[in-house]
Amino acid sequence: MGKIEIDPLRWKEEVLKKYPKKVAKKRDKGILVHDGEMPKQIMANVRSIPGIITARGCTYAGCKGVVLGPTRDIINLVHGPIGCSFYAWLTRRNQTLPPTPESENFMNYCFSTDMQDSNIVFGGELKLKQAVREVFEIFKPKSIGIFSTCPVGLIGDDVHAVAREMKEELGINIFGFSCEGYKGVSQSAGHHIANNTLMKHVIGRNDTAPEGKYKINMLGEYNIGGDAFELERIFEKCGLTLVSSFSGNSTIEQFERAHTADLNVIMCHRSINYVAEMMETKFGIPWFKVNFIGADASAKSLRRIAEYFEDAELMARVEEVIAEEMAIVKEAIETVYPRTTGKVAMLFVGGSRAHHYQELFSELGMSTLSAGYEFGHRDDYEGRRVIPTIQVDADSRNIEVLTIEADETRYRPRKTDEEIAALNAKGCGFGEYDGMMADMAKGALIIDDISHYEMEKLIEIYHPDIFCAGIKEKYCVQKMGIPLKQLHSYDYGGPYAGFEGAVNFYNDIDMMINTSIWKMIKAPWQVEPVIEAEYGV
Ligand code: ICS
Repeated sequence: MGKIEIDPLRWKEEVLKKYPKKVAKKRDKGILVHDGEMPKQIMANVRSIPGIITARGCTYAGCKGVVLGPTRDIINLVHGPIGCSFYAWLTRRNQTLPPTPESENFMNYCFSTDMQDSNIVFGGELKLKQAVREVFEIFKPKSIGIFSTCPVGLIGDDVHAVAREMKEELGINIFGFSCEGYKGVSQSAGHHIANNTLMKHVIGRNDTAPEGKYKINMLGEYNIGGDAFELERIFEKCGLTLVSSFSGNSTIEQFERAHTADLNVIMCHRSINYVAEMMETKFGIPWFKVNFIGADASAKSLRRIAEYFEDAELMARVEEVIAEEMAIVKEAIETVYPRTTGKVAMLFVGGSRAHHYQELFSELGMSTLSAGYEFGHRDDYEGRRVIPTIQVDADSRNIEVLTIEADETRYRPRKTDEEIAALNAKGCGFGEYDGMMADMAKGALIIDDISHYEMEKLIEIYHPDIFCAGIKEKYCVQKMGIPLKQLHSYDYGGPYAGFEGAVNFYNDIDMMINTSIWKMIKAPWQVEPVIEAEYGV
């Protein structure tokens, strides 16, 4: 198991051979065999090829489900057919913890206008207004977000006009999102739309800063399986004040006062970099990337934050916390390591986990033979510094790039450019190639927007010890005799972030790859004759 049987270059050649010429030409640019050198270029964030089975989701998923979904006190009203709402109903396992049982929490509900044929023919705005009034009457929320699904854009309902009118009528903050599913090539466009709307309608509305000496925002952490709870525990222990989290375990009030923080740290850069950039321009808050997936990575990230504040007291506290937490981590890894070392993983997840989780696997002594994003952009692969501007790419063609200017009265640069450069030189901040590729080994296969066919061929040829992807892939892969760990929802597990999370992950992976059940399953090609067809040219 786990033995590389064919050269990855040959694997690529064989896979491309099965595609029609035009398709092969396009896929050729999205599949890369790493030669261990940087920089490298890959084609990413482009349209999936029609007919190919992709693992991607839609723009509505990225906006409603991903960025806004984890905030408990905004009512997320979906304007569209009921299915769009139903399938986005807590399936991401983003958790929340209201401070008291009476506190507002609408996350367990599923709000939809339930569009029907007649709304498609005659327009759905009236129904939307009625739904907004109804939801206000029943729940009395502070805020309502209206999310557009595909038909809304096709028939031309103006959700923004409805939001403005209803805001006036009801006196609460109501905002709309033009996040129709087809708007971009993937979820990624939805992130951008969500970021823009948060900036326009929410961030900066409340100037009261929470108490605290070291105030940070945690961006791009969504509390899947309770990850944010673990990070909150660590921050508190270190004496860091979390002003807001975008958006795991968050409230709208946290968003409104996010600009009072001293520093933005970014966990998932892909989904929230726009907010970080815009807050830096408008309020002078610097940002850098962190990674709390992996115990070593968590320690490194904490040190990075402490370095930023350049405060001896904080640095000492952070070191104490790391020492204490690492003792438990070390004990756990020592038990598991002999059973996991040398095994092989493959990771295909959205836009940052396929990179971040490689850290946890390397702590287990496991190597990543192949990885890729569903919808990452080139900077997620190649590194931020290599492609420093927001790319004009397939996403941005349809999506407004907001013009943000410094807010003179509230702009307070937390550090000068020179100070930031000095910190970066110390390794605090981000390195030159901070994308996935620089962390991968020579010979690794990096595959963007992997197709189902390519996935099957990876498994057939390399039979990894574990495959990481999502629910759509899970049972196909397991029927091939390979355990699949869902890195979107964590199956039923988690948290996996921080120190306690790392221990959970070690134990779960050990259990999955070392159970003997997988040896009893034969993949179809091992037992059944296969008929193969060839495409004509
Ligand atoms: Fe970011 Mo699934 Fe995050 Fe990432 Fe994003 Fe999604 Fe999930 Fe996945 C996400 S925001 S929902 S880290 S929490 S859209 S697991 S890019 S695809 S890898």
